[in-house]
Amino acid sequence: MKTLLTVLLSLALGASLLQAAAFEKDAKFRTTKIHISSDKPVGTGSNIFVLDIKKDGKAPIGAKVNVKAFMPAMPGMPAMESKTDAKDLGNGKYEIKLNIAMGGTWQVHIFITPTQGKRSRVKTSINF
Ligand SMILES: [Cu+2]
Repeated sequence: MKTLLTVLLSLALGASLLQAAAFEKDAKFRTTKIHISSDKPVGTGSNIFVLDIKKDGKAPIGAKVNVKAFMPAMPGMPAMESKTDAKDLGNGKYEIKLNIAMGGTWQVHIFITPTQGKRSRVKTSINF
């Protein structure tokens, strides 16, 4: 009985660990809120993030989302930039695959183009 309980507990723990995001950040501009998450810690190379977008508390159905990450020029290093179009997962969730060339602070601009109305931009940063 005790063994079974241990097995069930470790299964539950394993499942909750799998669900926990390794990276999470919230970004906001006016009435647009974005929850950014990734299953894996942010690292050099290709990173996959899920953006959970709400505008005025609602998912922006049908909106196009694209993302620009950049690092300004630094002494001995040119400016770096990475752009990507998000994949619409439905219900306000979007997936992006972002290439990050090096560690440091990256400025991230998220552009949301709704089916009607003005495009909005939400600024945040990713640091690793
Ligand atoms: Cu740099």
